[in-house]
Amino acid sequence: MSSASRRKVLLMGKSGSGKTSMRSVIFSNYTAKDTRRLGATIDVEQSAVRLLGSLVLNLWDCGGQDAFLDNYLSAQRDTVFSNVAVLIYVFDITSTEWEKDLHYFEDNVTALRENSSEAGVWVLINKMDLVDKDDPKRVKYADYCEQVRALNARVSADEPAAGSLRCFPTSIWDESLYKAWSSVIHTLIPNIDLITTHLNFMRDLLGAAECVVFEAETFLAMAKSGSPIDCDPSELEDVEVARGVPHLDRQRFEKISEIVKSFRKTCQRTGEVFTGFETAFDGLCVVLEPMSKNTYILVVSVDPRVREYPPFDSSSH
Ligand SMILES: Nc1nc2c(ncn2[C@@H]2O[C@H](COP(=O)(O)OP(=O)(O)OP(=O)(O)O)[C@@H](O)[C@H]2O)c(=O)[nH]1
Ligand SMILES: [Mg+2]
Repeated sequence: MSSASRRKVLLMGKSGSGKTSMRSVIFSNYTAKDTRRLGATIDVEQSAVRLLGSLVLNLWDCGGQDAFLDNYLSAQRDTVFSNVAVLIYVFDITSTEWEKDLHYFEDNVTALRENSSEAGVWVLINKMDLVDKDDPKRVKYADYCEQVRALNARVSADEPAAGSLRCFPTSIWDESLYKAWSSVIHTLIPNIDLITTHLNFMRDLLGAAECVVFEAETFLAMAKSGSPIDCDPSELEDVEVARGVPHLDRQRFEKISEIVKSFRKTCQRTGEVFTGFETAFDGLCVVLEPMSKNTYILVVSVDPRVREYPPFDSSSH
């Protein structure tokens, strides 16, 4: 395998913010409940995750206890922060030490910019399930994001090639986790533009509303026809708008990721093998099938001539 397809991903943030939980839910088939028995990570746990057969993520899950954090910033500084493609920094929204958390974030981004100036930074503000009821408009989240962005802009001001920063609200208890991680992986796929072009071609050939590729193991959405995977509805391209995509649920991909993964777990328990599904409802026909060894494809058709085949015959059941 060429080294070009190996990408180093740093997973950092304070102890208990949920780094290992996320990694275990996305890459090791843990349920959210399973993560309760995880212990604190000691130093750095490295793992290699192969996606799409040819992309290898070198995940560095960096234990977040104070002594480890200080070590990453001093003795291990060059080792930890060099050759990084993406830094995923996890905050705990329930933390009572926000100023201190922000200070650590600043130190980490400073070290990152010194060693891997072009790395992208994904800030995941985690455990949103614990505050959403008290703060339905997510005022606290918006405020934290603003502070993180301002800080990053200040630290990266002298670095014209600095990678961008993106913020996501997450919880391991819902599909928001899949949205954030899909967005990370999407930017790491080397030939993403070519894949998107092929998906557009396929969509138009089938007269479909959209075609989406999911990675077979994690079930993260990798690419979709039309506009970028997490674009704003105002940026959707003409064909998507004409075929009604703006009316589909904006969380649809991550919901599918979550549902299929838990359904597949249930299948494993009962000794069944999940191969895909087909369904038709509300003028839509949806097919999810394996496309290659490493991917599944989802085709959503709004063409009234496309129906499930063979048609469902209720009299024979
Ligand atoms: N309610 C809630 N609990 C979470 C969430 N994410 C993680 N947790 C819990 O938080 C605890 C700590 O999670 P870990 O993943 O071990 O934290 P960590 O960031 O890896 O901690 P260190 O390894 O010490 O750096 C576990 O009991 C998880 O179940 C979340 O989104 N919501
Ligand atoms: Mg951990």
